[in-house]
Amino acid sequence: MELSRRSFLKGVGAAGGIAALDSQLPAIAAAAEAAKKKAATAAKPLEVKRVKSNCAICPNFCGIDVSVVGGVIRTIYPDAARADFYNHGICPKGASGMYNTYDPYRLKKPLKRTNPNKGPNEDPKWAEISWEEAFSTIADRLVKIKADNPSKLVWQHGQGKYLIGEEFCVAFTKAFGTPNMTHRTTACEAARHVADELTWASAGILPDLKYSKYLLNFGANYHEGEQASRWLDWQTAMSREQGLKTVVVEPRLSGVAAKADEWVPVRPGKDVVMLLAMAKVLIDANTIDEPFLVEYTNAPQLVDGEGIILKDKDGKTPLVWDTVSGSAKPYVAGVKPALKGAYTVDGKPMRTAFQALSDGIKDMTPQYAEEIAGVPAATIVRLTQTFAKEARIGETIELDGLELRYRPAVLYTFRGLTAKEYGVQGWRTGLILNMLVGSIDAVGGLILGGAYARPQYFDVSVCEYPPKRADLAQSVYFPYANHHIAQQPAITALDPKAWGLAYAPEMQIFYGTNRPVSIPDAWQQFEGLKKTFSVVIDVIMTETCWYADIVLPDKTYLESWHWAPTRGTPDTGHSAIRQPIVNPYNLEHDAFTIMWELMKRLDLRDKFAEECNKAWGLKEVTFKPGRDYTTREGVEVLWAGRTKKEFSVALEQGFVGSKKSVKSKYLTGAEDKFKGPGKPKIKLYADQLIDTYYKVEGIAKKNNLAKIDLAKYKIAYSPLPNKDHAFPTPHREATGYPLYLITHKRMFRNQSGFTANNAILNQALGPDAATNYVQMNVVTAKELGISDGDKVTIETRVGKVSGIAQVVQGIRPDTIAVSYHYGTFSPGLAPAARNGTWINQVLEHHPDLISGHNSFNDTKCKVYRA
Ligand SMILES: Nc1nc2c(c(=O)[nH]1)N[C@H]1C(S)=C(S)[C@@H](COP(=O)(O)OP(=O)(O)OC[C@H]3O[C@@H](n4cnc5c(=O)[nH]c(N)nc54)[C@H](O)[C@@H]3O)O[C@H]1N2
Ligand SMILES: Nc1nc2c(c(=O)[nH]1)N[C@H]1C(S)=C(S)[C@@H](COP(=O)(O)OP(=O)(O)OC[C@H]3O[C@@H](n4cnc5c(=O)[nH]c(N)nc54)[C@H](O)[C@@H]3O)O[C@H]1N2
Ligand code: SF4
Ligand SMILES: [Mo]
Repeated sequence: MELSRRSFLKGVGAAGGIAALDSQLPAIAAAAEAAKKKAATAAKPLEVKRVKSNCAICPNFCGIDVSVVGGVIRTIYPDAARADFYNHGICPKGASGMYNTYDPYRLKKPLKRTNPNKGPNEDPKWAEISWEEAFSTIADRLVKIKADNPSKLVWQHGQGKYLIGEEFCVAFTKAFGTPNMTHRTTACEAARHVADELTWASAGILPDLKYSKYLLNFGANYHEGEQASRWLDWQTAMSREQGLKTVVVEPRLSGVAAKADEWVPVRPGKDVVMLLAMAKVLIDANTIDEPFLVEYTNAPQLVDGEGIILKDKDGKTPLVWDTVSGSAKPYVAGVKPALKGAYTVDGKPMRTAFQALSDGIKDMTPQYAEEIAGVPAATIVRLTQTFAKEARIGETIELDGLELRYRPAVLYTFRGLTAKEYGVQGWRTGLILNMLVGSIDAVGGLILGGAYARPQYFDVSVCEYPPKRADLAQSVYFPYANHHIAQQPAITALDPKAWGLAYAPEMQIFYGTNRPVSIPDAWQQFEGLKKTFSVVIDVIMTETCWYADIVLPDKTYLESWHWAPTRGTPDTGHSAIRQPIVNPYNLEHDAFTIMWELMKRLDLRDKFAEECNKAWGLKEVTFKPGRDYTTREGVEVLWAGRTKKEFSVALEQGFVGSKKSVKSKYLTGAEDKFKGPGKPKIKLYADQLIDTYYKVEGIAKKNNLAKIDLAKYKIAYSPLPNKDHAFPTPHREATGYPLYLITHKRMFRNQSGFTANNAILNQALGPDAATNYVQMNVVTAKELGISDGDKVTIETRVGKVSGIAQVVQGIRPDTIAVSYHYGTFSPGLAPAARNGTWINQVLEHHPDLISGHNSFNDTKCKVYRA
């Protein structure tokens, strides 16, 4: 830019005055002359290049095409080649991702805490240290812990899982010998996974939107959040032209609701009752897919008065009522199971699991659901009838010469039904609705990823006691926490004995997670964090860093080699890498080299290589003992092992993709694993929960476990969802707190750290993106005497927090919504990152007792002018 004398005077006048200016002019003129000469001699054209990589800011993992001019990232585009496999565009976070890498607030040197006191207002008094000092300090501690009890090391990661790859974290902890590796999933979507696992023995679902005609979306916000959003959002727009209608059921008008055909504002946490009423409407009208329920699910299995499934003499094989012989039999060839009805077997009354469902919901009328869930009965009936009609029960369609079940109506969720105390039951109810119309693995329905891949989820849980893991996963406390329990290590660390843990966690390594900030009742998390020596590997000074003893700077996704996880669609899959494009701060290490170096210093390098091979499932191309690997070499091994392609393909294209055949898409899941006689069955009735409950009861009584409230476990472990699951603890107990408090994602930010420091997202997009608000309905605001822009206080049973009111029509009058991502406190972040309200400090913490999932949308509150 050319500086005119006038604008120059304007700029300097206030600060230095004319006198100062006079003295600066000759120097500036000389500098300008020198720069001109340099430019003239170095007039080489700038190098312009494009690099294919993969965004890592959120778990959408979009393909990106990065333009680099003169060694500087100028623009990040969506990778056009990736549109056939996943993303047709990128979001504002991805497009401005280089500002996270160029962020002046980045961590650049290892830091050591010199003030032992930890707290939000305690200055850690950081001292910059060399990498050598950082490695030797950490390794010395690790050596001692390993000799004493390796379990005392707790490794935690979040987004880190998706950077270098979780398998390396698994290998690191395995080689070290600690069972304590904890991912963030119970802060994220664990309840959804566990509901899937209990029901069809694997996890991961997507609606077959290419063919769907009707989507009932219970809180998957795939315009602003979600993990498959860049495909779902695009596919919805495309399919709409072929008649897809979408209905979004959630308490506030989210981005995805705003784009839908209909928004149904349900009362927070009450979805289960609405869904049960829908099930009743379907059953009463007999608009159900009977053959599907009989052949694919355990709906016909006989259940006794205690709720236990009747078994054959072997004590294992479930029995059904055979309508051919009029007797109880295993479902084998020739048997025609009854779906409905009550029967007497050996003098004992039995009914089918389907009958148990139908009897259990006889009071769940649309009128009752209207009262509880706040959705008009007529709307519930209309949505259900449309769902049934659009499901086209009984129809088939021919694709690629194959005749397939055609059920183009699907019910879907992400965190809307699941980020709750009864999250597992929430999505189990959704799955049951899909089963009733037979949309599971049908064309246009709900596509399962890897049906029956893990049969162990159909079994009674191990219910380990005493627990081995600090997060208590799969212990008697959280029997089906198959995805670790993010919030628990901090809570356990406060009083390990109270949980029966035989040791106290001594050291934690956090990789790519701002754990305590992201969890309800956040200050309890910070208290727990004070109990251990903590090392944090991050790119900015998050709050977790603020409480750390040693902070290690990592490279960002635009600076590192990663074998990148990817998202596919129901029709496609692909494998990808990330490659370093710039390194503006000349960083020396990344998480991979940090791990490698520590393993070496612990004399565990070869063991680590061996564990890497196991964790990644490498057979032909493997990590070899007796040598070191650079991060690039590590990625080369994985690329070769997984894709069998030359590395030049990775460098040039960034990915390789594949398309699924119609056969593999529709005929290898439910159709292959569950259909017909002699096969395991999709669990409409989750009988393993009953057996697990009795096991929990036995262990709790025998060991006098004070932390187990059996009455609560009894409610949580019901084999069928019921109305109790619409009454999480705060709904029952927090009388005097009239409003429901929910939280959600926003387009402009990801999680709690990284993007909060992005100058473009913070400032260039204006006030709407620069902070978050306390959203409330106009009617509520009027009643409370609150106007738009007023400073308000939100008070819950946990504490108080303030924020700015945003008065809108797009939210239920009984609900307050505050987005996540804002208002954190670390003085090491950009000032703009601290704008807004950090809501997690006032959320109540009531984990789902099946999966360990955190409750994010169950708290009740009061709001008043501050
Ligand atoms: N109220 C409320 N709370 C929520 C949610 C909500 O909707 N509402 N959402 C929940 C969900 S779904 C989740 S998944 C959790 C997320 O919980 P968090 O633990 O906060 O988020 P993560 O994604 O795990 O952590 C991201 C961290 O990785 C760092 N990072 C980014 N890039 C790199 C890198 O290249 N290297 C390293 N070493 N670090 C990097 C970031 O700076 C940041 O500190 O929060 C949950 N909390
Ligand atoms: N921009 C952005 N995108 C992200 C992320 C991010 O931080 N920022 N994080 C990523 C991660 S890790 C995840 S897990 C996904 C999460 O993706 P989503 O699950 O799509 O996002 P959330 O906002 O957590 O929750 C979805 C919706 O649930 C609604 N909701 C709240 N309570 C209820 C209720 O009781 N019933 C119903 N039906 N709905 C309710 C909220 O209004 C919200 O719109 O997003 C991913 N994508
Ligand atoms: S959706 Fe997520 S992965 Fe895709 S560009 Fe945006 S931040 Fe990156
Ligand atoms: Mo998440």
